[in-house]
Amino acid sequence: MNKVDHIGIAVKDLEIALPYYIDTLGLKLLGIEEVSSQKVKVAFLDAGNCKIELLEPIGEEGAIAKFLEKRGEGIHHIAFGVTDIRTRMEELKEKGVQLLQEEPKPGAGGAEVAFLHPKSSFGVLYELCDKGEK
Ligand code: CMX
Repeated sequence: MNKVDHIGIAVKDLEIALPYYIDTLGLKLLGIEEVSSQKVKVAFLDAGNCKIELLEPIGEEGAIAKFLEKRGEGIHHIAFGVTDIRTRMEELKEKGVQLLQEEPKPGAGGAEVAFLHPKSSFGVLYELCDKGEK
């Protein structure tokens, strides 16, 4: 884990949330994309040494739709930038961390991602995010 790549924040509607981040807080919008594998539409904002990822659910299923229903809008996950994600996953598994999948999944920006269960991470959902950078 060499850095925090981004902080994921669940929102009901990007169109409503974005003006707050761009106009009120003054963050620069880096891009918007749909990540169909995760059933979300995301917007990335530049927050200096880290990014903010706003996540709007696509449809009524999926992790973000469920999170909003149960807990409302707010911080959803923290993503560590990693290299060689499969090795990192193996190392964590050997240390007893519960991973949410066996194989990395496609994430935003062409990254490979994997999640650590909040139950084995003191109530925090962590993401490993590998952008193929060395
Ligand atoms: N942070 C901390 N705790 C969380 C959480 C979160 N984001 N989401 C759920 N939990 C907790 C719940 O509060 C619940 O705790 P209790 O049992 O004490 O009530 C427990 O985890 C189980 O939660 P649940 O609502 O029953 O939800 P599920 O088990 O169906 O799913 C999780 C939870 C984390 C396994 C699921 O959301 C998941 O697989 N997440 C990984 C994928 C993901 O989040 N994708 C969206 C982001 C995509 C992107 O960044 O592109």
